[in-house]
Amino acid sequence: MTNSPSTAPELLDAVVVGAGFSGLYMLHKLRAQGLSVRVLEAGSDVGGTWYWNRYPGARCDVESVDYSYSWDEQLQQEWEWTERYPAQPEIQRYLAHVADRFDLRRDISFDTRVTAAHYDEDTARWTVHREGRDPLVSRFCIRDTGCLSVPQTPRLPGLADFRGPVHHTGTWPESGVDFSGQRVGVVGTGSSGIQAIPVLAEQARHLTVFQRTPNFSVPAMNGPLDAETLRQVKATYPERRRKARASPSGVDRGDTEQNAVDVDEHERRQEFENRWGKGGFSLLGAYADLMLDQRANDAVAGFVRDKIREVVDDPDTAERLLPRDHPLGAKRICVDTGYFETYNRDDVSLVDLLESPLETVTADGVRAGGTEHELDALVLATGFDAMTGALNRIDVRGRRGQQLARRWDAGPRTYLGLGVAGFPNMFILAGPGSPSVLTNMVTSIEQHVEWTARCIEYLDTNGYRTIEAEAEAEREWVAHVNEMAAETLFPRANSWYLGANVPGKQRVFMPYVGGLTLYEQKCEEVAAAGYSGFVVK
Ligand code: N01
Repeated sequence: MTNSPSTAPELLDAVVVGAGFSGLYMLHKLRAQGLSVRVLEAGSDVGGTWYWNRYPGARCDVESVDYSYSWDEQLQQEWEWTERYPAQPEIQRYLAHVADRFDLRRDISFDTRVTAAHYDEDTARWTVHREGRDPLVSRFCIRDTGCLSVPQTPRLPGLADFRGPVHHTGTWPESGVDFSGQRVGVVGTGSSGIQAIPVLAEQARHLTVFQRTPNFSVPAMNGPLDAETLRQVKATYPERRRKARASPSGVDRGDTEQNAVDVDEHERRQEFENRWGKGGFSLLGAYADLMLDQRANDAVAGFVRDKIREVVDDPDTAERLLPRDHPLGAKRICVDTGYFETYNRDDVSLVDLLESPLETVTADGVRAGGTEHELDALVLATGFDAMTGALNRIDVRGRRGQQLARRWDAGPRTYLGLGVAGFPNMFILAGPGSPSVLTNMVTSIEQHVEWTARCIEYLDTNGYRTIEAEAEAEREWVAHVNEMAAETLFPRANSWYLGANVPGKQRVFMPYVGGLTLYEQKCEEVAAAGYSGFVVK
């Protein structure tokens, strides 16, 4: 519990936690409905995950013209993206521009960490506690805390003894880090590591990559966006956005309905080759069965492994970089610029932790497989306590004082990812049980924000005070999310989608794999039926 209030707290319509893509749009939307809203943000500026993840090479793996808001025509016409895939500073500038253009900052408290949110059944109000400040009281509590916002630091033996600086990619210093002349070690080869490694190799005197599991990565084919491309995108934005919203992945990847297993090998290779050349996630849209049929997945995985062998000069290093333990895409596929090429440099070494296990961090470096690797600095690209981390680190209590984190001991339970039984008037945006991380997050966020704002409007217009997921609807939704996942290849990887990267975390497949199109249909049906599966009072 935090400080007790010195004066009666002001009653707000909504407290929104987080000022990333989701929180900013939520604020804008609810404010337009005439509601009083306060956004609480732990960072010193807008941006959410993009505020914290400012490591060298940080860049989005969705194209900039799609990874942006669609809800204001003027905004999408006036903003000029400079590269096909936006780098972190450009996304940060974009969100700062949105905050200023729509005058959002006056309702955001920065440097404000939420510690607790408690629901009072008698008054149907939430009391939201802030570190070092008086609590706020509101009718609705909206959790826009993001899926990848709590960094996961592994308990590496001896880490505290290391004499040099240790930086996690998810909490990178705002002032940047100068690695010139240094021997740098990186632990982790997920999306963050794979983006950071080529840039760190440029900066450092020597880079040592400590890899536990090789990952699939496809080239971004990034480059500057020329004026003509931008003009064409802007001229067709409504259609582009409509297609994105109607696509299972929230972005038009040119998905086909054909199955890879029905196509002969030569034709299949040709299709993979074409999509490889386009760059990014296009490869995943090549065939409908890539995430459903192991044979189809083996075909695309084999194609990518051949690409890695082609790029990496040293055959032994190439073999160590080949992902073999999981289907392609069952862990989030990485999108890189020059990742595998980096291993052709003389000043980069790869340590395969499966062959040479990490024994300990020492004062001067890392010992793995009996070999000392001397380092001046260490970078941990070791990921996040994904999807539930940020939701559970706040002491959230619903009816009868029940704690959300306790209720989720066996994994997150939501109805549509949006509501939780026992927690009235609390909305979770882009969280577990919704498509979120398996889609273009911005498209999914827009769908959630719009649904939530409409729901609140419905409650207010019809004189309802509360909305709460029914326990039975929640049970059925959780079962449905699990059944859908079990029909795919996704559960065959030890991924953060399953919580497998956090020791002790319950293994439950958290996102909804059915895609945004089906999911939005379901949300619309629920709303049209007077919010079926929710109790409105
Ligand atoms: O984290 P990760 P991330 N010893 O969990 C290794 C999004 N994202 O920050 O696989 C040694 O994927 C771990 O090894 P293993 C995107 O959705 C997007 O890279 O567990 N190694 C793994 O290699 C992404 O999926 C963008 O064996 C250890 C790595 O650390 C998500 O964020 C950019 C270890 C963690 O990989 C998370 O990506 C960046 C240990 N004890 C991120 N513990 C773009 O938009 C962990 N590892 C492009």
